[in-house]
Amino acid sequence: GPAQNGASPDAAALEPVMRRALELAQRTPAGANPRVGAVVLSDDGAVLGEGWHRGAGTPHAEPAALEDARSRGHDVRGGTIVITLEPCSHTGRTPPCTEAILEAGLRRVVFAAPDATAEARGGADRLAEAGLTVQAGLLREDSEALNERWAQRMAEGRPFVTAKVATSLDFCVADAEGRSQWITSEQARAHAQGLRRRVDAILVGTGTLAADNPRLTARTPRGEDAERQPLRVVVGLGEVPADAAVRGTDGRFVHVRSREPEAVLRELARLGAGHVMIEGGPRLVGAFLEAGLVDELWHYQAPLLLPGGLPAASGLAPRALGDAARFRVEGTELLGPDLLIRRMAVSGEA
Ligand code: AOF
Ligand code: ZN
Repeated sequence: GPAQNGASPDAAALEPVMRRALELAQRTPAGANPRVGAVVLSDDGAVLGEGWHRGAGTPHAEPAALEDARSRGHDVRGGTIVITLEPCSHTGRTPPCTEAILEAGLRRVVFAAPDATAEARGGADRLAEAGLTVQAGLLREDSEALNERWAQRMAEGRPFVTAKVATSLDFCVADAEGRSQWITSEQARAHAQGLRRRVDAILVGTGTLAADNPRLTARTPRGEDAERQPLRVVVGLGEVPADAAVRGTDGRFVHVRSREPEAVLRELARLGAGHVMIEGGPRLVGAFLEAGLVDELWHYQAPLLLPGGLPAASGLAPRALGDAARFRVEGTELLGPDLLIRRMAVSGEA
């Protein structure tokens, strides 16, 4: 209980610390993972370290804050960690935060919102069983407001969906004859390659498969990255030829014979994918947009016009302006002559 913690900071003193953790959490880029911030305090309430989650595949807020404290030469043993989300207890892309907290010798954990995901939940119980003082719920609503869309997606059990398109100024991915090599520059294409390493699955339709025969592997200048290859997914009722490059030899290929985006996502969630990326073609991108199931759009835009070309998304039903699907810009980057614009879907967002 608190009595064992001597001069440890009391609840009233912790509220501003949690507010600081919430501020740090806002630095997490919007994406597949929740926004999370953490502050490490000494047993007498001095701030030793701060951290936040920098996005899927990178360390969680807790190890980031502990590392910050260590890099400043602080001894965190006997201290408190104040976090906006319950520490995870699972091994995902990174090791469990519960173990990092135990190894660091902290004595108290204060968090705002519980982790509601099936895999990661249970961190609070694990830490309490190990003898730490655990306090839940401080500024819970503020933390939940930061992660509304994420929580909703988790409750539905569906993966985060990124659509990646490389287009002309007029949103075309090929000219009238279907030529698409190359619209965007080498810099932009190399950048897009890097995206593949961050996701669990890459999707293409059978039309794109027939047109491009893509490999869908994550490659670096040194070749294929054996460590983390996404699942390669072909979606649609068409056939996948026996010699299609996408089949590969590593067993990380699936053909989802389904038309409905919802059904495709259910199947991919069942296969363990938390973040999927659609790479085309226009019909598949259009179907996901129409269903309101694109969370994020990575748009590589080249400074050229392709009148009469093939639009990046097709098959969408006409919509009145008042009903338009809306996105907001999350970030931009110049890649040689091209512009990368990362946009997030606005509907249902906090
Ligand atoms: C934490 N601290 O800072 C975050 C947590 O596989 P990963 O590494 O991308 O883990 C993602 C899951 O971990 C995510 O769905 C959520 O349950 C939890 N996020 N947990 O303790 C953090 N970002
Ligand atoms: Zn964690």
